[in-house]
Amino acid sequence: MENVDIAKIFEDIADLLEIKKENPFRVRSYKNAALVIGGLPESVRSIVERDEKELENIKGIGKSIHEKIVEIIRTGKCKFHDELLKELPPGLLELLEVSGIGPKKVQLLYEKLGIKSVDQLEKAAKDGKLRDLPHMGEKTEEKILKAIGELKSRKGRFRLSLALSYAEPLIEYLKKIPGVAQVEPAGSLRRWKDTIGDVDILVTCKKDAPVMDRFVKYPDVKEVIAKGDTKSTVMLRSNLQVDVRMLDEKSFGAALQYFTGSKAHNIAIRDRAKKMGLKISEYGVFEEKPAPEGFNQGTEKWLAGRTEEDVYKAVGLPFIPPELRENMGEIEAAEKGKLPRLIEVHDIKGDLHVHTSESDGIHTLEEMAAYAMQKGYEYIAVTEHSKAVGIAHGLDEARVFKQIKEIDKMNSHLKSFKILKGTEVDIKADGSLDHDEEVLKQLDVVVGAVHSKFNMSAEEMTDRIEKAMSTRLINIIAHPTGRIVGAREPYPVDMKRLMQAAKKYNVMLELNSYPDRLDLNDSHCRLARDMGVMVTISTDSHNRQHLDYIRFGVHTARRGWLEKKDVLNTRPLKEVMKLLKRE
Ligand code: DGT
Ligand code: CA
Ligand code: CA
Repeated sequence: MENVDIAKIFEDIADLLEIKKENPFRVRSYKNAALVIGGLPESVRSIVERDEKELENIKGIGKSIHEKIVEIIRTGKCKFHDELLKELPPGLLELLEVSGIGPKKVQLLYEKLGIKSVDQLEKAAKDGKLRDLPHMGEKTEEKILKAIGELKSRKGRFRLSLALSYAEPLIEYLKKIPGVAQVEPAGSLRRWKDTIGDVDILVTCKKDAPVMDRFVKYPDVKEVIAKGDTKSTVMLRSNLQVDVRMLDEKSFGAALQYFTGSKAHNIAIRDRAKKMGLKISEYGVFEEKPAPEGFNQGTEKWLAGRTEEDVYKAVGLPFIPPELRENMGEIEAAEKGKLPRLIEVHDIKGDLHVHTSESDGIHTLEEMAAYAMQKGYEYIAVTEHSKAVGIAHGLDEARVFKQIKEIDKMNSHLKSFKILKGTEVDIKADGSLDHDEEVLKQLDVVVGAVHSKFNMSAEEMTDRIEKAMSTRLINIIAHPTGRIVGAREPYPVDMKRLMQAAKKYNVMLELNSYPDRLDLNDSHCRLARDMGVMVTISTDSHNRQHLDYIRFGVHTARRGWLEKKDVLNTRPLKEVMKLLKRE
């Protein structure tokens, strides 16, 4: 049981309780617990194995949840969860995966129409049966059908962070097998794509190392799909599929290059090799010698394959970072010596989108700042929600002023670190902002965000955000398309026009690193780079460990060709303050 699995159980419990119309505080406590556990840096299992009393040190987890964690780790199950599942049809949870359907709607659909599965919901929507329910109409039916279509098309792919949370412990496990030398992830995981179909892992080892035997016995394996001497495939309990391949040292670089992909990149590289009279495969780069007279088959000479650098060199190219390997111009750029010098995680000097326990976060301002300092940051910006975002306990003006005072006081004790005063101000449907100008002018950084009325046309939505920018009170637009990976499609917005407006009003766009968002996405980053719009990479942290999500943002930015200079928060505080000036 990894943290993600435990968090999922608590999320389910919260949803089930909400469907049952239970006390909202109780619902909230399970939601919080899921959030806390999902963000812990250490596995709860190892904490409990060491000393279960240590769970008491984890903030945001009460006694009854504490007991359930121990139960889950000891027995692999949670009785309370099982009872709730027995009480309600299991398909109800699946209904929640349909974008726009929350626990309250599920409750309504179940009570009034007896709907308890996605298929039943689809049928009811097609038959026009939903329009008679309160707050629903023909439009809702259309929306639900669209959302069901989206759900069906994305089934089977895993969010990057989720796939990684299963792959990382497995990689550690493989590394510990006697005789194993190298273990490297390949495929979409190594390219840091936002969703992962299956995990590909490559291993080199001594002869006779028991890699395949041990791999299929990994405790999290649900089913062995294929087991061979050099390749095996398993299904983990989470339904994530994993391929492990064993390779010779001599061809490790070639295999890593081949299995990292993408397929489109590989095909382009292979064509290039062919034109040079070379053959490239997962075993190496070979020179093809024509058949000598009297023979009908030519010979091959092995040229390279030990490292990826060798492979690229053999086809006349410098090393191309995995994130760029999508055949989107990287081969041409490499050829001309014009590959970008991609941003790296350690270039980040601070985080400009952070919540605290003052709104819907878990940790206090002090705790967030302390963790940021520990990461070696120079600054963070505290950006609580504004009052329109009621569910997030958004701040009204009075509470903003109170927080400003608190931050000033804290800053007066800090030497080489600064807390920037900020807000994540809601951009209302008409493009106006949810805080008064006087308040916004007191702040170091204003992040604007859309949290409601996603169903506008692209033109209306772009107008809405542009209008907010035109106040010149905003520095940054947070999660500019509102997508939730695997759950909610982006709202329609004209990204090119948005970027033109951003330039005009001197506004930056955020790449939100929260793993469910990754918004801006890779191609938006590329567009920002081409259009000269500055990007910020922030985490939208709701607890202190979320600050570590920054790596998802940075690697997404790398997929979008961003360099250090393209990103505001790679700069030292002084420069950042200058670039955040508004007039
Ligand atoms: P995924 O798993 O859908 O997230 O995406 P990938 O990129 O991990 O794809 P996967 O697992 O099917 O294959 C891993 C890599 O193996 C892929 O990125 C490139 C390489 N590969 C797979 N099939 C082919 C192929 O038919 N031709 C070439 N050139 N390469 C392939
Ligand atoms: Ca894969
Ligand atoms: Ca694969």
